[in-house]
Amino acid sequence: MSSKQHETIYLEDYQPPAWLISHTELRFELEEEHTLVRAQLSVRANPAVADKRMPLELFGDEAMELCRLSIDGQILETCDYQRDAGCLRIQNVPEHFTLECVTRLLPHENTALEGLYKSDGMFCTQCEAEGFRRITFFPDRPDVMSVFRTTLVADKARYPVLLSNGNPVDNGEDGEGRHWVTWDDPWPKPSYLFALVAGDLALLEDNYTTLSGREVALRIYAERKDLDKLDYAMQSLKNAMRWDEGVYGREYDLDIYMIVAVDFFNMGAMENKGLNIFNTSCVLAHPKTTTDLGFQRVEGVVAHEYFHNWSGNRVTCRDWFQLSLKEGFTVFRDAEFSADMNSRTVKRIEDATLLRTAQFAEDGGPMAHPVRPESYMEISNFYTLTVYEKGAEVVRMLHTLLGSELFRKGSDLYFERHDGQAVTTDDFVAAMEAVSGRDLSQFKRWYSQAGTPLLTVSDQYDEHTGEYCLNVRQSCPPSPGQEHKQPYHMPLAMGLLAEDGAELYAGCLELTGEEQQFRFTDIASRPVPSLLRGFSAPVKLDYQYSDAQLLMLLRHDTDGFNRWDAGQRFCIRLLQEQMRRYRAGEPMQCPDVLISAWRELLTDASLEPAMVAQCLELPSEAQLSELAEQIDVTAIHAAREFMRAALATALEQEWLQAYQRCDTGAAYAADAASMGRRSLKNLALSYLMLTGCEPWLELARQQYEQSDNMTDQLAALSLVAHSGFRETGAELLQAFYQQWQHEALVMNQWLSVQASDPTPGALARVQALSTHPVFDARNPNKLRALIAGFCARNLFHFHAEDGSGYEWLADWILQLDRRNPQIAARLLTPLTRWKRYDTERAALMQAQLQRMMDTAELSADVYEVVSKSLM
Ligand code: 0A1
Ligand code: ZN
Repeated sequence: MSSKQHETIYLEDYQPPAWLISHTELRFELEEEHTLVRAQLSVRANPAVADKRMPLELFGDEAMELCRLSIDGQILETCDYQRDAGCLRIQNVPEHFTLECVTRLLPHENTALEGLYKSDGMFCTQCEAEGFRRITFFPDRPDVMSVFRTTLVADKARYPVLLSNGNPVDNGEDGEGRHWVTWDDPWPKPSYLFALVAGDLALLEDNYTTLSGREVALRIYAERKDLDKLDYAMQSLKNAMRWDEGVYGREYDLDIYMIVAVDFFNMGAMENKGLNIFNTSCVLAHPKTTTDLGFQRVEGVVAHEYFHNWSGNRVTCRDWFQLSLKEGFTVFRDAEFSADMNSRTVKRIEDATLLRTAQFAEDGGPMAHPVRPESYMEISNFYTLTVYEKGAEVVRMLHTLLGSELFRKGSDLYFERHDGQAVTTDDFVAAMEAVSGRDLSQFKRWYSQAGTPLLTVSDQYDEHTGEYCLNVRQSCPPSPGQEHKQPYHMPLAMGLLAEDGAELYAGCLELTGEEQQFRFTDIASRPVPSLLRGFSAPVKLDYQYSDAQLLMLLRHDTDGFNRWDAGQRFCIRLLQEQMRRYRAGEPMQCPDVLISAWRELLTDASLEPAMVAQCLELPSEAQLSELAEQIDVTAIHAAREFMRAALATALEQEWLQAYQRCDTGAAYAADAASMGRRSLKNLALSYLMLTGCEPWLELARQQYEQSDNMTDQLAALSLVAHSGFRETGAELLQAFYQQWQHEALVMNQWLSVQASDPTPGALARVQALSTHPVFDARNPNKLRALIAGFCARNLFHFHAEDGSGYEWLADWILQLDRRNPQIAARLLTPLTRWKRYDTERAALMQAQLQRMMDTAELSADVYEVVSKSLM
């Protein structure tokens, strides 16, 4: 049994802070063996809290060394305060005072990558959510906002660049090789937005003139060797700044905007005020080393962090239960930005797919929680798809229900009312209510109820009266701690199509009741409903479409998203039928209707290639798993592979023509149209390779050798490496390694390709790779590439019947938990789903969870996930 008791924090226990910090002055003496931090806090009693005798409570990591503590210059002895489990309490303090605190840190030993740590020789910080308490003792909670002034002192030769939030206001040298810079951030901020960087960094500089004519210096820092990979991030940043001015009327508010790329980072990026810190994978981009997906990620994450300057920094969260206030809104904003920069329909398809595969699975698992959680043991475990992606869908529904004009008025009011404050999701909804005059109290259930709602739709048509009636029933399954759910308020965007495809109606219904009927009159013939257009609500939809209706929608729906969705529903149905056949020992079949529908899509040169590629991609094994009552890994894999092979052979000529049509020979460009062509081209190549014919191997090899960009090179590599042509695969993997071994991000791709290789011997291959020199278990990107890559994208082997995949993962988690608990807890996700599998697999997974539970000294991060999974 894990010996430590981990405390649970509840939303209902929230109390406003008794003490406020108006100013925070920090001085960092950065040295090789340690860092000394001197913090001076101007503390005053919170006038809004009546009890002035409350003790001052400061959070500080248990392992942090406290060197000195004083109040108004008076040194405190250990008997003057209580220090226990991460908290320091001082009783009987005056109403105003200056607290000084000196701590000693060991950044080079910080492997958790929270607080102050070293990434490849440079100092950097990560303070969200609770990293600041690893730097100094502080009321480290988002509703305590303070003006920061920070001085960094370091060796000038090793750390010529010294950065923190705001503007540089002073600097100097001591004549003995050390220099210092003082930064001043005029905007009060919570401690989680504090940042510093010290290193030997190269810089790409540009500038931006805001709508009101202010000049802003834009600076992106990275290691010198990566200087040629910063242009795309810079362009994305400028696009995002312009977009936020145009769409939300929001301008940037400091003279300098900085981004720093670091190689060791637990997440994607961090929106620290004026000094964003980015995982290199989310900022570096170059056609030769970055895939199209990588380019899109850079564009999206740069925009996301920039948008946080208003939705997160100027208006922040009252407490961490409100995380989706900033994250849901900001993801919605970045999704709309990406939709405007690229194809709106494709972006929607990608986001809906992520929700349906991974978020729905989270909603149905042991860690299910509402968009605004009610309790947590470790807040890092709640940076989830529910808080981010479902939270964004909730904001999107508000946008749909109010319309874009009112939504904009609501966001203006929200920013105006709460600028400089730390607020709640209720405050956000209240602003939307105020501008629209609508009562959104039922809508707020989206924030408080967990689980994925199900819409069950049926219809009747009366040919005599021309009346068509739609019955919609909504329900939501129980989730941990929530047995019964109340009905939601949601928009149901829909259309009615005649059998020949003509659109008879398009509009948006509003659901509020458990069961509702909607009547349509003057409908000349039985219509086909196109439901949940654009994925207008994050729900599951059950309507008994006939095959013919789905194929009609695939051809004619005016809503691009639902065209794609109809095709997917049809494929899912066929795949589920093949799974049944596989289990029954009957031969599997690929019906002619599917082949002809795909042929039609494949040969219609008027369609957007990106859309065609989306339509011709079968639902993933992960998505089929999420849809299954009980997940049958083997049947899913067999059915999907059978179908892919059948479609490959039946449409071989068409795949080739599509390949040739999309292979324009033009030089690489990172625009949406070119990316769309490459996605269809590489999808066509993947089907050609499935035929197992030598000429297509040659085509892939040619593409590998001749392409001028990573998208095409990597696609060819992974197709050959995953094919039956093992020798050529090994040869290309080796060549790729030789070519790119000095590019860390490319090596992550190289690891990923091998981790997802579905051919026999997969586990042995990843085990061997974990001792390869390019792998580094301290680097989260490497862990994600190899370990998470194997568990999430090689399902057949991860779920091997003998449980070897589970044991391997559990070994890693136990090892990593001592080093980096956040990453260890994240890697656990696949094991938490054990109840969805057959009894044998479920028992094997459960046994690994139990083994972890029986380990002494689990971190709060891993303990929370393991214990909840075993409940
Ligand atoms: N706020 C960041 C994400 C982030 C969260 C936690 C981190 O460390 C534990 C790091 C980054 C964002 O939404 O981009
Ligand atoms: Zn964010």
